[in-house]
Amino acid sequence: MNKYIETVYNKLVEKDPDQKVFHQAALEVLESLEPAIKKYPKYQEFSILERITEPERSVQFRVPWKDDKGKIQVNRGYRIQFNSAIGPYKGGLRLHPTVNLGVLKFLGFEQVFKNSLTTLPMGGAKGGSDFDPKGKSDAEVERFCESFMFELYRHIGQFIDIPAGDIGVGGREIGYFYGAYRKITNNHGTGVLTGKGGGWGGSLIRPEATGYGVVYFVEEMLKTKKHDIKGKTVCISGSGNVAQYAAEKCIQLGAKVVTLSDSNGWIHDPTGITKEKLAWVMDLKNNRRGRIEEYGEQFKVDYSTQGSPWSVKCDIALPCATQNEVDGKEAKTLVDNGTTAVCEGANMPTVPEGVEIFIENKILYGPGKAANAGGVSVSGLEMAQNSQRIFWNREEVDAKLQEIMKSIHANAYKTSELFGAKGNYVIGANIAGFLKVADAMIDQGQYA
Ligand code: NDP
Ligand code: 2IT
Repeated sequence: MNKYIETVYNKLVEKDPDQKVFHQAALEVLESLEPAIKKYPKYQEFSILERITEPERSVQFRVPWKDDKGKIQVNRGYRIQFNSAIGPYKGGLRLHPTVNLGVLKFLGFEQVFKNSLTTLPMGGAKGGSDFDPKGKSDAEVERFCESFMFELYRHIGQFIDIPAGDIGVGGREIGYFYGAYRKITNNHGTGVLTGKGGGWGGSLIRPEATGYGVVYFVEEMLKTKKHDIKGKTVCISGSGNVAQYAAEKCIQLGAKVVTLSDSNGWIHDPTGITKEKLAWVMDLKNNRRGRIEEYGEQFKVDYSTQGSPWSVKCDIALPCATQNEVDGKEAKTLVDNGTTAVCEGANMPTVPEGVEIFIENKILYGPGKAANAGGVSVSGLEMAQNSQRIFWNREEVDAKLQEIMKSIHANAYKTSELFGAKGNYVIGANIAGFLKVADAMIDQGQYA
């Protein structure tokens, strides 16, 4: 490894030894930047790597809320404002018991490069809480969200920081956050959050955007090999927002989706998940808030709590659940089974060993920060509509999303070629995302 990169990496491990997933995300990016660091000495001269791996601001706060029994519970809330060189901080809020500073630093760091790739002017951030929405009543979720906003409101704004959804945060939670924000500030600042409801400032296609975008990215990757998605068998993990709409787009384009999962287990439907079955899943997950196990019972297919969808033979794999959900062994199984494309709906779902296996075997591998950028891109389009006080129709937003995913693919591909690693989307996406942010930081002087 290049000495400068090694020194920066060792220092961040030394400073925060417990933040393992952040180290993982940082190392992946830093290693892939080596050709750019070598080519342009200015990045070392201006201490860009030291600066870009340190969040501009991290806020941590207490979130007390009353449960249905009247007992006060306490969770920890965070907002990591990682980098605002190219635009206001932008990124989701995650509600999950595993959330901590290290997890949000990894997500905020990834977001910086992802948002840079979108072509839109957005910096990177992430936030959330170790609150677990599972098993909570609507009223408890509402009280939690309101309490969370009592602190968060002072750190956000349409020109400052614009949160959105992530794991455990969908339309319901954004509604509660926005209602609380409006009440506290007496300000109908629609531009302050994205993923809003269609009747109060939300953009059409935002719920679909991440999942659709992943599939648009797969199509672009397949095109480079003169293939397309029609008739292909697809394994998907997760059954939340990203997984649902990735499955919907695959089905629309004539592919066969055969798996879905949640944190308890996974289903294998060898005949393919139809449009009707997917509608049933959406009702199960978004309204009844049930478990994917019920799909097995409903449609008489295998449900397992052992192993993962990655053991099923498929042409295309779309990990859409969470970080580190594809390990080295599973990556090898996918390769051995003849999988031609792996495209990440989730953030950092593949462990480093798995990424290496995909790249060594020359599989089409679309890393999350390029492949799942459709969600934040349509968030950016929601902000644009809010600023102009207008709404675009579905076709307009979908066309812009497709255009953005094509441009992200083209930029990552072209950059990989330029830096001597043609077709390696990790190098291409990381360097392309980096150059724009790093140059903006240099232009803006020592405090950026
Ligand atoms: P949801 O909360 O809607 O769904 C998450 C899904 O992943 C659920 O099926 C959940 O199962 C499963 N899951 C979560 N944690 C784990 C875990 N530790 N182990 C196994 N399964 C797990 O979230 P999203 O669909 O929005 O997010 C999925 C991924 O996509 C995340 O990595 C997120 O960061 C990323 N992403 C999301 C975007 C968005 O716009 N929403 C944009 C870009 C990336 P269960 O219900 O059992 O918890
Ligand atoms: O990881 C992500 O890109 C998101 N969760 C979406 C962020 C956003 O601001 O829409």
